[in-house]
Amino acid sequence: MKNELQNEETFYESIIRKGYSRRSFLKFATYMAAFMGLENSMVGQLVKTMETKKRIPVIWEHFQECTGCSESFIKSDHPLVADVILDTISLDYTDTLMAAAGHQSEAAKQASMKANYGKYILIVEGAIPTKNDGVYCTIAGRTALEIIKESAEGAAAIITFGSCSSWGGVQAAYPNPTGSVPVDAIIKDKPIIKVPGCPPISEVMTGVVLYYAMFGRIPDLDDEGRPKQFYGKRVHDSCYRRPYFDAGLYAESFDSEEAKKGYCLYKLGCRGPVTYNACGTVGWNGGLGFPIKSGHPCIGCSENKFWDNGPFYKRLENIPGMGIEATADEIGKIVLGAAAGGAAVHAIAANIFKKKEIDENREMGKINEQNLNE
Ligand code: FSX
Ligand code: SF4
Ligand code: F3S
Repeated sequence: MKNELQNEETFYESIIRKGYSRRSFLKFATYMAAFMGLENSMVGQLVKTMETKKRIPVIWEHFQECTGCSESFIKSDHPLVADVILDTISLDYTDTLMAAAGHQSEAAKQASMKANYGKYILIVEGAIPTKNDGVYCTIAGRTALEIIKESAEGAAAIITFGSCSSWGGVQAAYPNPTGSVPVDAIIKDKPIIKVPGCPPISEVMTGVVLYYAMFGRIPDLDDEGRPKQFYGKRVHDSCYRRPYFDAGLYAESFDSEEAKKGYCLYKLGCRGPVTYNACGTVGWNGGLGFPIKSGHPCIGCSENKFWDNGPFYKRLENIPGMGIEATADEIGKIVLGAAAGGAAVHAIAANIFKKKEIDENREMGKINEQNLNE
């Protein structure tokens, strides 16, 4: 819990109090701008906002979930991110991360909700069971159903972290024994920003929270309520294996030579072509990798009903919105034309280059043609 004085601090004052230099602060602002999907030209505005903006109170609820979302959030690669985010938002209640427990933590939440009525961000992790009056998830003797209604009432906006609170997640998978639903099935009168993924990428979670904390408004959302800057493109659009897809070169089994060479995982059931997420651009573990880079097809963990969308490991029958013959060059033109963020442009440009390399190798007879698209 923070003391009153610290709650009055701006982001900048908080960073300096923690012993960071102005130089590190400016570097951090540039880094965060990229996280938030902002253009370079907006870094100045971000610095100004960080210097003047007071910390924003956050209440973070946990319902039916595995806590993977919290794990992801606190495992951010950049030390300043974990440090600054957890400090610059005033995280007044999160029963997973806070030191207080039991009655103390519940009292802290009530006090913060009262003092910050209409101003706090409500973060929700986990789905809400509705069957039998919601008895399948209770905290401090109250059901999640009861708690979400109470916490949402005074919230300025709600951020749903993870596929559980965004879509219902594994709990809502057929036959959904506890009648689990996502937050927007219950709360209808508040802005809701969905940050799906099982779990979501750490940098995306922090980016969305910071965006709201900095600018006091929700980012542009797509039709399903996800921030466009992170969910505007399919995993397939920036996948580094994309040139192999376009060349019709696929791994047929996990233990094949083609799999070892890094060929496309489409025939092994990859759902990258129908999954909107930033895995190919922002990446996991500080950008080091993502499931496909580890040799596993994308299972579409950020999409609605992904547990029921399977079976996993079965080739997609068709790819809506795009013919299988579309080339990296065409995608490149679309994305570059849409003024995408730097990382996305880089990934696409690298793919176009790699596609050319494959074409050249093919002409020189270096690629086994038996693996071509059927
Ligand atoms: Fe769900 Fe978050 Fe999957 Fe787990 O808490 S999105 S089960 S990774 O962690 O809610
Ligand atoms: Fe990458 Fe999957 Fe698309 Fe292949 S199908 S390019 S592995 S996202
Ligand atoms: Fe999930 Fe697919 Fe990314 S499984 S983590 S959306 S690559």
